[in-house]
Amino acid sequence: MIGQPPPVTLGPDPLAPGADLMEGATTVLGLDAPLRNQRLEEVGPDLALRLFQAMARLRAFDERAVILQRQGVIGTYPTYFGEEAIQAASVLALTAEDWLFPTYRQTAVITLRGCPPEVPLLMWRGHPGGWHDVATYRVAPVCVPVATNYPHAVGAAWGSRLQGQDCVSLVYGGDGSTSAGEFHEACNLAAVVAAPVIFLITNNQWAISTPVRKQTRVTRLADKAAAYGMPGVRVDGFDVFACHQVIAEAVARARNGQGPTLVEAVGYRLGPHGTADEPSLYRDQAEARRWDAMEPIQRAQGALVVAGLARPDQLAEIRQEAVDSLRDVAERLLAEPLPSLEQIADSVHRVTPWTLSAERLREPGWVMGLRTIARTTR
Ligand SMILES: Cc1ncc(C[n+]2csc(CCOP(=O)(O)OP(=O)(O)O)c2C)c(N)n1
Ligand SMILES: [Mg+2]
Repeated sequence: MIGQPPPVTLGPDPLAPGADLMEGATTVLGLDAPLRNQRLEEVGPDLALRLFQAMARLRAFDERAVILQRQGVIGTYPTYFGEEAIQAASVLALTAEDWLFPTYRQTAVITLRGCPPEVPLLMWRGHPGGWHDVATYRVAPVCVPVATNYPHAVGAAWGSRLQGQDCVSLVYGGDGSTSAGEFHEACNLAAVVAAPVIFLITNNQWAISTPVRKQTRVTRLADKAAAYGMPGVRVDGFDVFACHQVIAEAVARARNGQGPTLVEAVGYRLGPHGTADEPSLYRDQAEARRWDAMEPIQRAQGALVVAGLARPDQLAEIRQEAVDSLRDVAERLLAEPLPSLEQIADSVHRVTPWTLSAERLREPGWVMGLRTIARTTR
C-alpha cells in the first residue's frame, strides 16, 4: 500500500542562526582568519603570491567593470565580488592546455590566461570585438543561459580523452544551475564515461532572488555527486588556498583517468546579482554583511602576512599594479569603432538566415510569407 506522501517543506536553511554554512568544507585559513596555519606555510611563497596576484587582478577588473557600467561604457554586468578565490584557484590549478567553460560570472578568468581585459569588456559592451579566440585561450564562449555550459564541458572532456589528449575541462556553475536538467545530464554522462571534467559549483546561496533552500532540498550541493557515482567535495569558497588544494586534487584525479569530481565552493554572494539588481528588495542585507569579513582578498592578505609569506607593502604593490593596468581601459574600449548593424548580426550567425537577408533587402512581408510557405512545404 502506498502511504501518504510526506508534506512538502523547504530544505533546511543553511543561513539560519546556528546553522553551519561551511559544514564539511575544506579550509586552510580557518574560519577565524587570520590564523597562523601550518598548511598555509606548506603552500609556499611562490604559489601563495601567484594566487594572491590572480585574485587582485580579478578584483581590479570587476571593480573597473562596475565603474564602466555606471559610465555607460558597457551594458549590464554581473559582478563576482567575493568569488575571486574560487576563480583564481581554478585557473592556477590547471595548465594552459586545459579547457575552461565559464558562465556570465567568470568572464574575467580568460585574462588570467593572457587575454587583454578589453576583450571580455567589449563583450559586455555588446561589441563583436568581445568574441575571443576560443582555441588560443582554451576558454569556451561564455554561456549566459544557465547550465548550458555543463554538457559542452563534458563533451569536450570526453572528446579530448578519446583523442588521447592529456587535458581536462573545468566547468563553472552556480547553486541555482544545479537544479537544471543540463546539470543532471552532464553529471550523469561524465561519470558514466569517466570524462576528465571538474564541475566547480559556486554556492553563493542565491540564484538572483531565490535562496538555495527554495531551490533544492539538498543542503550540501556536493551531496548531489553521489547520485551520479562521482566524488563530491565541499570547500571554503572564500579561501583561495583551500580552493586551490581541492581543485588541484580533482584535476589530478581527472588526469589519472579517475573521472569527474563535483566541487562545491561554499560562499555567499556579497554583492548584487548584477548591476541591474537591488538585493535589499528580497534579502536581509544585514545577513549579507555578516559575510563581509570572509571577503577573500583581505582574508588571504592577513593570513599571508601572519604566516610570514609576504610583507604588507609587497601585497599592496601587487594590488596597485592590478589597478594601474586597467587605468586607461575605458579609452581603449571607446577607441574601438562602433560596429555596423550588419557586423553585429554577422558575428552571431555563421550562415546568415534567409529572414535576415530578406530584412536587409527590405522585402515586403508578403514575400517573406511566401518564402516561409515554400520552405515548409518543400
Ligand atoms: C536558462 C536560463 N533561465 C533563466 C535565466 C535567468 N537567470 C540568469 S542568472 C540566474 C540565476 C542563476 O543562479 P546561480 O546558478 O546560483 O548562479 P549565480 O548567478 O548565483 O552565479 C537566472 C535564473 C538564464 N540566464 N538562463
Ligand atoms: Mg548562485
